[in-house]
Amino acid sequence: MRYLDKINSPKDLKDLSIGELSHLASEIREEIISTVSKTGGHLAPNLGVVELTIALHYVLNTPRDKVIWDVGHQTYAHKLLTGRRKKFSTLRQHKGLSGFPRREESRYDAFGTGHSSTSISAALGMAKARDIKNEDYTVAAVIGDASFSGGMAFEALNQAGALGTNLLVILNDNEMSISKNVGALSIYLNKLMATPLYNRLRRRTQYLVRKTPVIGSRALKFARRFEEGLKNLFIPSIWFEELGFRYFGPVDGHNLTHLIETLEMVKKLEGPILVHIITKKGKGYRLAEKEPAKFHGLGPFDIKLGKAKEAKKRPTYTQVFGEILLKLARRDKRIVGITAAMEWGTGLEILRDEFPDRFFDVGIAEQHAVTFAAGLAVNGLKPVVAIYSTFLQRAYDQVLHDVCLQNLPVLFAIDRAGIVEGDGATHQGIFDIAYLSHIPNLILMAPKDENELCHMLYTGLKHNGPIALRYPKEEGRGVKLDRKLRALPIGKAEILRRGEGLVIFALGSLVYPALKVAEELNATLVNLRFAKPLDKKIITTLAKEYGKIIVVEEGILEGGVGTRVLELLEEEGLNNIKVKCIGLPNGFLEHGSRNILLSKYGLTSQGILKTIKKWLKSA
Ligand SMILES: Cc1ncc(C[n+]2csc(CCOP(=O)(O)OP(=O)(O)O)c2C)c(N)n1
Repeated sequence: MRYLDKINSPKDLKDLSIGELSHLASEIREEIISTVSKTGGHLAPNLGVVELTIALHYVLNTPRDKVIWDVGHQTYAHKLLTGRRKKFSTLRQHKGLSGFPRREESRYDAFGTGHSSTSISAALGMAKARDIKNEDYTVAAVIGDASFSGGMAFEALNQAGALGTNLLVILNDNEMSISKNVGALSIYLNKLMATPLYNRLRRRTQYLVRKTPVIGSRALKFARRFEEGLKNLFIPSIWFEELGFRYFGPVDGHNLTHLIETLEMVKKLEGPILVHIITKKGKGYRLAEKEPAKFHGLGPFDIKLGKAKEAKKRPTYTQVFGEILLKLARRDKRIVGITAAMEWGTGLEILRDEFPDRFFDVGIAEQHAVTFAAGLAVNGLKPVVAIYSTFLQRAYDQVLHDVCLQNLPVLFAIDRAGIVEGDGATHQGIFDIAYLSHIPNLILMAPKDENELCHMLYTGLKHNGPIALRYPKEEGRGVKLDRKLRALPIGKAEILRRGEGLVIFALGSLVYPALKVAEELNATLVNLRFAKPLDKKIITTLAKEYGKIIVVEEGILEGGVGTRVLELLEEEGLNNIKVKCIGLPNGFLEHGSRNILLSKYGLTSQGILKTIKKWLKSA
């Protein structure tokens, strides 16, 4: 029997020796690789933190002690050790285990995450609440080096250092974001790692503290002074210490003995502590160690070959976007591409390869990405900011205040708009229509297929103001791409089919499913193209003509296109028109495949047809 099969809660770890824990680490890796090869998910980040997870649950008394995982994409070992082993095969499947920590899922998941750089803020809040309630337990945040570069992490460090409360921050440094980590902080961390003499001496100090039978205040003071002296001798400044944190590290994050000893020691110390551990992303799976970016997050794959089990049949919207942007960038030197740590995910890697000077990976810093683009636009460039719908939520104010208020020509390429496979509530791109379509000056488009996406991108780059286009995480429809691109008239819809008795207005990804329905019902179908501005003329004319209209979109209903059509009809005094809005309920959608969720929420052709038929009976 595997050690893993005997672990029903972290308590069961405490009886194991270091050798046995090390065996357990190998078993956990095997389990993760085997499961993710079937379910898809985040592989390399999880393989990198197996020893850290074991050490944390071994040393701390969870769930009384709290561990907050930044992003939470690295919690598979944590799930395996906290009573979820038997359900692990359901990872990311509909109604199965989530790929991220969720408070509803387990009392060991101290805080729900999915978006990066929140862990230190949440941990600090929990630590402060603990203090106010006179409670006593450890609160630890585990944060990767790329997430550490996100603005919120700095804001939290700033407050934590000043508050001085007991807080443990573990910086998991693998020098990787999804691709190679970027930025000055990353260079600084590298410098810290490359100071072996200081670190060796420093370890001696830590050893001294550990060996002191009772950590008496004199021994601690002495060790502290000794450390200070060392620091001043060998390193000009440890930035974390200037911010009020005590810094320990770098520690080999795959050495269980060192990890456990370090955690045992720091959990007894007062004040904010930062432990800097060094890990290898993808550790233990040769192919992932070699290509950590490829194995960061992936679909089902063949373990031996490391290749996707299902080959893509058609280029995705993301790929088409990347290719057309590159083509346009070759013609216009003013075009620059910006990503917040997602060059692969957004298809910008080919722009980076050909025009490295016109490509910017700003790190996980969506707010900065948008205002940086605003600056580029003020000085005459044409920035294209490619960000997933869910992550652009972060930059709402920057879109509104820095770009739209000044009417700057920034193009937002909103990838992963709509339902997103596997990751669940934190990653669904269902709010963007609602959170963008009321912003003055901003134009919002959604293509019905990849060919229209190309024309929309061209349109966006011709337009002299803020403009966004949203598209799903999906393969394209396999349609032919026009060689010559044309600017679409802003705010003009396209009538795709003329029918009788009923008109359906559909947006983006749902135009083709709605077309099928329109054919079945012999209804008129309009491809809205623009969520904002709406095509007032077509909408009001057809609404008057038919008296009954349907609006279909892949986004939440509240504040969506349907709502805006209703407002338009009300403005125009067309209160007698019967309207049915079809879209997503305003809630946090669970995880599952795109197909399952689209059917569940009635956004397939059959679902739309069923809703319309039912509505027609009562309308
Ligand atoms: C706000 C936000 N932007 C982007 C992402 C996408 N994302 C998920 S993990 C990740 C890289 C995280 O790198 P790091 O924190 O170093 O952890 P590692 O995966 O290397 O362990 C990114 C960019 C996100 N989750 N949240």
